[in-house]
Amino acid sequence: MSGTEEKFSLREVLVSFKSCLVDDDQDVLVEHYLKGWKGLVRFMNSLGTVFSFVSKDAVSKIQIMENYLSGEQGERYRTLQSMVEYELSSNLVDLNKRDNHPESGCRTILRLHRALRWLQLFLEKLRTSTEDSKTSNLCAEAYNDSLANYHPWIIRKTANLAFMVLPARNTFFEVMNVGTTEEVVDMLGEAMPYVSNVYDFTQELYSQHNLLDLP
Ligand code: 1PZ
Repeated sequence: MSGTEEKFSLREVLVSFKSCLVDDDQDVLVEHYLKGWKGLVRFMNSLGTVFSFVSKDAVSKIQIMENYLSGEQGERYRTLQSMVEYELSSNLVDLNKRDNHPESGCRTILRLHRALRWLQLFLEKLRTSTEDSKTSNLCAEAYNDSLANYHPWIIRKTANLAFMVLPARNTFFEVMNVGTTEEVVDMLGEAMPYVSNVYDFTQELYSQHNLLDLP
């Protein structure tokens, strides 16, 4: 029995998004953003191997960003603001089609950012759900209202199939390792605003720089 596995709780993961925001919520620390994502991936992995195609993609995007962070220009990737300024001013972003810079930090973060919207919708649905709600439906609704718009048919199909094997609401809440249903609902109410703040900041930053449709 490993102590760290035992202690894993979704609360800590969500609250870790709080530490992302700096400068009066006017910037996001990339290192902490990735830390939040790593926690989410860990949580997703604990739901079973069906989601490994999802976590593989998330992990590879986290890795791309970690390589930038530990690379020669690491300092430029310290916050989302500095990353956007650096990559745009150095022409390191493919704006219309993937070409010379297929894995820019800007497009990589955009993929995670869109997935964060799904997470927001899904957890909000879970928070306000009732005992007879089906996790698979909540998850599919959240997905179809957000991320699915950016995915080709084959991924949408695979994702919707994977949702069907999501554990029931009770089990899902147990896996979160937060406590009773009531405690889960309270925790979500308390922690989701942090995720929302990070989402809103990123959305605004990308919108200002016309980066919301990067290929
Ligand atoms: C709790 C249940 C987990 C359900 C996860 C729901 C999300 C389904 C998304 C399925 C897509 C995964 C396959 C990879 C797709 C990629 O093509 C896209 C675009 O990247 P590109 O091809 O342009 O490089 N990748 C994404 O959209 C990012 C997906 C990250 C998903 C992370 C989910 C995090 C879940 C946290 C769970 C608490």
